[in-house]
Amino acid sequence: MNKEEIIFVTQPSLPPLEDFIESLKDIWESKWITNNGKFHKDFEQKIADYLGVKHISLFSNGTLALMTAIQALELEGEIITTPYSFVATAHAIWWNKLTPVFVDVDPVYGNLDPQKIEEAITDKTSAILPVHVYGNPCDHDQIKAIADKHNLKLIYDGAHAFGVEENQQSVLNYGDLSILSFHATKVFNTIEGGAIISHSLEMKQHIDRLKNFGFVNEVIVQEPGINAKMNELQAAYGILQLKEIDDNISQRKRISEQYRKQLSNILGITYVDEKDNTKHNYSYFPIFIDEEKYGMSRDKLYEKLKENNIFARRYFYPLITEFTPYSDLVKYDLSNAQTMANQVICLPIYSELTEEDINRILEVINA
Ligand code: T4K
Repeated sequence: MNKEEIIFVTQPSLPPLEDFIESLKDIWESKWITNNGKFHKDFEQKIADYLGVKHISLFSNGTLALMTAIQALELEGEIITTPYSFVATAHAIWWNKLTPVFVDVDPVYGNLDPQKIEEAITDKTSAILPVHVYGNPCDHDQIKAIADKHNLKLIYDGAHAFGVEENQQSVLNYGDLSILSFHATKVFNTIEGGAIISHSLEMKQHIDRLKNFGFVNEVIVQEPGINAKMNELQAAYGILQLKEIDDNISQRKRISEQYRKQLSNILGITYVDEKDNTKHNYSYFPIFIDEEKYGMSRDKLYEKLKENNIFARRYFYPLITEFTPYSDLVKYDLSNAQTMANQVICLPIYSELTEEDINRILEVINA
């Protein structure tokens, strides 16, 4: 056992270098390196087929995808969302000059609690923006019923939900729009990257214009778009990644099962159970530390792991509402989110994590 070797919370899966070089040769020859090239078109079709979604628009990253999704629905006023997420969820609302209204999460999965949404709806509310945290699906039926009742739009931040299905249906088909992130730290990566899933060709074309400055053609700009296009290198890399993704997810499943088995008897440590009828992607492995029962605080364990060169992460601590731009916006009780943020540690999970690595991590937790 080499205590010196660093174990990170994640490591990206990379496609075989020889294969990527072949794609690069093709790109070099064509000199077409961005703006809806051949690899982009091919990747868009292949990823839609893989995910089981009808329309997908590729983006340079997930944050720009989320910002553009809000633009595409022409939202105004307030958007109800969760404080228990990566800060980009709220930033996308802020950059659209709208106000995020933070509502508490359920205490088990950490997803927006449908029971808490209605009290936060005002005459300024235009949408609900839940996050499938750690890839665990939100309670879509209940959230959709509320959105429909109050005539609100529904955008899912599915940054963690690549490949996740409920009852054999991609969760990315939920809502008016869903977004994905293909950042290096995600289950599926294109180095940086993202996407919007939409439900009509008309909406896809609208989104595709928005990510390309609003151009309809060489002489017509219909709306003030942005530049959020995915380039040909990312798309070529993404096509190769699709070949590896099933294997990658099954490796993660193996790791997740090992953690579950080994952690189940440790007093004061809990983890999230898998949901019924759900195909998971094992994107994160969060554990929650009850200081009293475990006999050590979450932060102490986090530091202890670090001392052993194990760089776990506290996703999502601090809560978004603890960051300066949002700290004045707290209106509702967020105690479930606060408890989770105070107790969580995401353990390392990625396809190349070895049995030996897992044992090293568990040894520190058990000590
Ligand atoms: N919505 C949600 C719910 C999200 O979680 C995110 C992003 C977004 C929206 C926005 O999507 P993007 O615009 O990012 O596409 C990371 C990611 O940067 C971010 O994508 C992600 N969520 C968030 C949860 O985590 P950091 O600051 O923790 O990443 P970093 O650089 O510390 O990396 C973590 C570990 O991963 C490193 O310690 C080592 C390893 N790593 C990282 C990189 C970048 C590698 O081994 N190789 C690498 O290239 O934010």
